Amino acid sequence: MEKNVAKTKAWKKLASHYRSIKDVEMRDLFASDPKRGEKYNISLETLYLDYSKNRFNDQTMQYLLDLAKDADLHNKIEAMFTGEKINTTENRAVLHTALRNRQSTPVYVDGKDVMPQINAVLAKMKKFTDAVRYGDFLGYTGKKLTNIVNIGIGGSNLGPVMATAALKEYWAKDIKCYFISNIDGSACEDVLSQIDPETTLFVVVSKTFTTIETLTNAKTCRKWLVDALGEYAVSKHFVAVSTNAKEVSKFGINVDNMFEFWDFVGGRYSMWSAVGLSIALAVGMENFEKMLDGAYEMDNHFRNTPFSVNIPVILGLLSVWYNNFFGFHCHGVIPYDQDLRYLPSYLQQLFMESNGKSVNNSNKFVKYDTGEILFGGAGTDAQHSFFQLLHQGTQIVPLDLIVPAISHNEMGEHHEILVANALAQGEAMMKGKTVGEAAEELAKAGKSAEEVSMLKRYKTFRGNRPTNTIILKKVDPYTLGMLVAMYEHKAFVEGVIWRINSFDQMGVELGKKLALNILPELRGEQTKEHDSSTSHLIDLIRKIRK
Ligand code: G6Q
Repeated sequence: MEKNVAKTKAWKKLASHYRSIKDVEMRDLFASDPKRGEKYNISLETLYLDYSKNRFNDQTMQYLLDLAKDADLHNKIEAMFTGEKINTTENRAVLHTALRNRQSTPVYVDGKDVMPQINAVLAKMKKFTDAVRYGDFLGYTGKKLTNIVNIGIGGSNLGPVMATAALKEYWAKDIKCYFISNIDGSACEDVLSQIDPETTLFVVVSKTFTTIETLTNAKTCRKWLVDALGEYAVSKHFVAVSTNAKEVSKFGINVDNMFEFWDFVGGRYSMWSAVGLSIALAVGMENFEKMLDGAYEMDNHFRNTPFSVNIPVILGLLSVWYNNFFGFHCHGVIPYDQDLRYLPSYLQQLFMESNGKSVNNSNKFVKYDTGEILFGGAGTDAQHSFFQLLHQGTQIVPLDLIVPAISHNEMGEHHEILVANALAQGEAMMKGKTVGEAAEELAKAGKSAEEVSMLKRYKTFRGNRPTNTIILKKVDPYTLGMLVAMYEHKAFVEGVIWRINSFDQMGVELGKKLALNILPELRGEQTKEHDSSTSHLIDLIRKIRK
């Protein structure tokens, strides 16, 4: 039985410490310690974290580290890395770290080392991606396969979407990637209208191979291909990534064309496995492996570095600090890089599916908040949409500002302007502008006393809004691997502190089940009892569709 975290000594100390620090202004913390910016940062190879613009002092950090110790974080990390079945509700090990265990040190699940099978699939991926990229594996009519269409949803889509976009600069010149995830027929139509069947390879990604969206989309694409090239073309244009060979073969894909992964890899943690096949097809296996190397670097850092200088640990603890003590329940991720534009959606699933839980590991409903609400968007676009609320709204949203120092497209002054904006946001969020400063500024700009008095509050920024600044040398495969692994481990730290299982996702099941009940009713095949609103909506839509 695990202790209720809210009843631990460390938690109580933080609760009383919070009362003494909640009104402290970060601008005062910086004024009283001119070296604060140099003190609170950690660097790892090509990634640098500045966490000085957060509302904490040394004492806070000590209490937070005590909280981690109290949660037995060190042993929990070891349990994950060594294949213990920490996904207790599904009785599964959680081994995305084994997928990038680049030294291949043995990792055992049920007494069996999983590394040989992981390495065998990596080798199979290399052989296949090389063959497609160099034109040895051709389409049915002998043409090179240059359109890669990933069909998958959730964890079988978001990683490939995010990473292929992030690594666009590394794509083979003649390869183009497309993604079909949504069941909406428009998603299929959008892609199929752009591609030629003779040069298209469909990669059907589904761990279970039973997901209705993916199978429906795959069937539509299969029909489209067969209509154009005939049934025999399927084996040259369809491959599958799955744990379910039986269903893959039932669908009509030769299991020789199947890339395996395993139950110990959760969907949202799977882009390091064969689920990343479309990433590897786009950027080449060498670059895919560099991404694994970067993640491995972060894994070693997370596993072996003292918590006081451990990037994912510090980030996770600060999130708990804000979520549970300040009541800041949202977290924003703002990559100042166009190619990282899908990172916020990727992280949305990672954090909200992992830690959006209400029952703890002792099978009790929790009595404290878990799971932050994550959102974001690429800077500077985001600045011109939702940043108003972040600067002047009544809700405080801690942010991660992710800033590559070097751009892949150094065009004129674009990159300097971009970086200047990122750093300015962090400074503005921290410092703000007092009513007095606003009034002074307005007076200096020549406004009358009346105008100053009318405008000064509207021009005030309360400040004291936390940001982490994450500087990347450049968005390359290695650094991307580090960055994504950093967030995976941050989510893990939060889950450990909250005593929840971050690796199941039972919350997505109810809606799926009810949809299957409603489907026959929309077809007019049967009727069932629903609440009056749902029944009325079913009738209304049937009427409109007639
Ligand atoms: C992720 C979830 C979920 C899953 C999709 C697709 O952790 O498990 O997003 O990835 O529901 O499932 P399949 O890969 O089984 O089609």
